[in-house]
Amino acid sequence: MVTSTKFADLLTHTEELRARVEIVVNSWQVVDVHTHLFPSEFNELCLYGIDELLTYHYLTAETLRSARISHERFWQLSKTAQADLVWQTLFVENSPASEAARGIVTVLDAFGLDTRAENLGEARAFFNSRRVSEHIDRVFDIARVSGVVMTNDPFDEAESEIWKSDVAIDPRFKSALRLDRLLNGNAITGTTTSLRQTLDEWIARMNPVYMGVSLPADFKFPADDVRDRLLREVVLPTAQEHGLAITLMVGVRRRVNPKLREAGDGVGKADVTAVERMCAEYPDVKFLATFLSRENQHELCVAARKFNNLMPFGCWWFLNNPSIVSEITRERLELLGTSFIPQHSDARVLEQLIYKWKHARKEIADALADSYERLLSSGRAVTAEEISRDVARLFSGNFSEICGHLR
Ligand code: RAT
Ligand code: ZN
Repeated sequence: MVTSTKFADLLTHTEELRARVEIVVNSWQVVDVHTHLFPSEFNELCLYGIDELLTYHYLTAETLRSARISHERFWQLSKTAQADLVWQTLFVENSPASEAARGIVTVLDAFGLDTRAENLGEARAFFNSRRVSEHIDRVFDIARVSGVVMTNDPFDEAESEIWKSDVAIDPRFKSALRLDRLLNGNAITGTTTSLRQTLDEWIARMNPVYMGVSLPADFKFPADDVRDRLLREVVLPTAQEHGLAITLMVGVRRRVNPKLREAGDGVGKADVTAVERMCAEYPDVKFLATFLSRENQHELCVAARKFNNLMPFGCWWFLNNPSIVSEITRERLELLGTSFIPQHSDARVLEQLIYKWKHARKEIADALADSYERLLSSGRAVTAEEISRDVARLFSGNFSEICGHLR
């Protein structure tokens, strides 16, 4: 007979086990490791409210498939008129079945707003009545997000002005030094020394948690190109010197349809061995990596099994749909245990945190509960404390370990 408290804590009934996993996953505070959000100190870069939500590029692409309007005419409309058209097209004339459209429903519902409204009057009045700082608190609270990592481009004028003004930034917003303009041929010139100096200055100013870059599907490493040189002579030595991790987001094909503007990027299958080679050549640098193509996910898990300086994270952009999040999370659990970061939101508009995390938590909880259930049928039950320990690792522990110095 089992008498000790330790054994009494074991969750041996599947219903009880699943209920506990759901409670922990749904209530645990998460660190969102990649977003495009800004705090209110960044003025007009801090996006929130129904018009911003509806003109999200995921939704404009969907609208332009169904609305009878040319791309050119759509972009001439004001933001309010664009939002009205998105609402009319995707929510009034059609059922909002896509993931990005359902997200709007989740957000409206979280604030008790009419999800079947004929127009945006009520929603606009509600969001306009919110005071930004209180609204940010409320959204973080509903989404149970303890902190978000921004995407900070030192080569963007509007943004760099604000950094240079030395304004105190809401500590829940961590910075990340984005290097796309440097590494993707966007005419940032200078000698190795001057570029390293520029990065050193920005690191001192921003105190980033990592340096990050998105890379095309044909990214190669090693390669006989300028990006390879910049990586080897500027970025990787800077990472080594400052003990900063590097975030690689691989597989985007920029401007596949320029008429869609920001919504015009596509996906391509990339070569995971490029990231493997970087991990092998720079064992003292830590890398976070996400790939945009579904086809690359298994190879990324295998690469992470080989290199413990490689941390897979998130189900990025076109992968952030329940069916694919479920598949990828299960694959990662099976190949990596709990040594990965299951999701990031990529939110651009504040309230997106609510839906992105609510939807992700559901898939993560199901995948985790299934894996504990399989363990149980193999002969090992888990305790509530062990579930909390595992979720803590997935939702923040793995990230703070790799990025160390979270402010
Ligand atoms: O998911 C997105 O919003 C994309 O437009 C990109 O911003 C991507 O996440 C990136 O960081 O490049
Ligand atoms: Zn992003």
